[in-house]
Amino acid sequence: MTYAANRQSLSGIDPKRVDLVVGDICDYVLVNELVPQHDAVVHFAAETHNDNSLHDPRSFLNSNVVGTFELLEAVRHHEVRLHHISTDEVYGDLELDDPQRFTESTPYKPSSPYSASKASSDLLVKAWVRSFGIEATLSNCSNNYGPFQHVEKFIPRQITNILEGQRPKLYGNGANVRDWIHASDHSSAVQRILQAGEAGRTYLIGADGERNNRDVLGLILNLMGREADDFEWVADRAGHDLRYAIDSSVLREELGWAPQYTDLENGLEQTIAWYREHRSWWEPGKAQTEERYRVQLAAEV
Ligand code: TDX
Repeated sequence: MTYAANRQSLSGIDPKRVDLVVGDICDYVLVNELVPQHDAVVHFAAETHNDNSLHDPRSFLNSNVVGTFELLEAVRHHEVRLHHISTDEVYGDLELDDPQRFTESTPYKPSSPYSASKASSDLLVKAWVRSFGIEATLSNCSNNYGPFQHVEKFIPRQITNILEGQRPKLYGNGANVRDWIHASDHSSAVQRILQAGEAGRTYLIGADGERNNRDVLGLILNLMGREADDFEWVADRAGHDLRYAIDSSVLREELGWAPQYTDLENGLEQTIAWYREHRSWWEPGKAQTEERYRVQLAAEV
C-alpha cells in the first residue's frame, strides 16, 4: 500500500474472491509464506512514475529490482509459475519518423531511473529462466489509460485538473508520442499469456494507439467542452523519451489476442465519465500529487 494504492479500488469485488495481504515484496519471509499458496504469481508490483524516479530513484531500485529478486527466489524455491509485467520503456525511444516499432528482439536501452530499474528486473527474470529453469513469461506493454489510474499519470492528471478548474499541463513542445492501450486490453493480454504463453518467452503488448501528447490533450479538452488552447506549457521532463511504439503481432498471431478498445476517442470519453463519477476515488490524493509536481518543478529551476 504505497502512495499509489487505493483500497477503494477493491470495492465492488466479491470479498470471497480476494485476499488483501498488506506487505512489502522485499519482505523475504512474507513472500516465501505467500508464494507456495498459489498456482501462479503475476508480478505487477512496481514504482512506475518517471517523474518520481528523477527525484527519488532509491524506491525504484528497492521495489523494482530487489522486489523482483525476492519474488524470483521464492518462485524458484517453491516451483511456482511467474508472469512478470514490464514496460516498453526498456527499449529506449524512437525517432518520430522511424518506420520501425519495438519488437521482442529490440535491444534494451532504457533512459530514466524508472526504465533502467524495469530493464534490470526483466534481465533478472531472463537470467533466472536460463540459469535456474524457472517457469516464467514476461510482457512489455505500452502506455495504459482507463479507470482507476493514479492522477499523477498524463491522461487522468489532465482530466482531473479540468474537473477541478485547473489548466492541464503539457511538457516540452507536446510532440512526444505514446502508444496508448486501454488497461482492460492490457489485462486481457496478460490473462492470455498466462493461459497460453510459452515459458521463457517475452510478449509485447500494444494496441496500435500512437498519438502525440498535444493531440491527446486536444481530444480531452474537446470532449470536456474546453477551448483547444486552454492549457499551460510547462518545463520539459529531463531526458524525456520522444516516442514509444509497440509491434504486438507475435501476441496477436501466436496467441490470438486482440484489443477491444481500438478507438482512443471513445476510450477517453468513457474514462472522462469514470473520473467524473468517481471523485471520491481520486480527490483525496489529488492535492498531494499536484503538490509533489510543484516541488519537483521548483527543484529544477
Ligand atoms: O502533466 C504531464 N504532462 C505531460 O505532457 C504529464 C504527467 C506527462 N506529460 C507527458 C510526458 C509523456 O510524454 O505525457 C506523456 C505520458 O506521461 P506519463 O503518464 O508520465 O507516462 P510515461 O512517462 O510515458 O510512462 C508511462 O508509460 C509507460 C507509465 O508511467 C510507465 O509506468 C509505463 O511503463
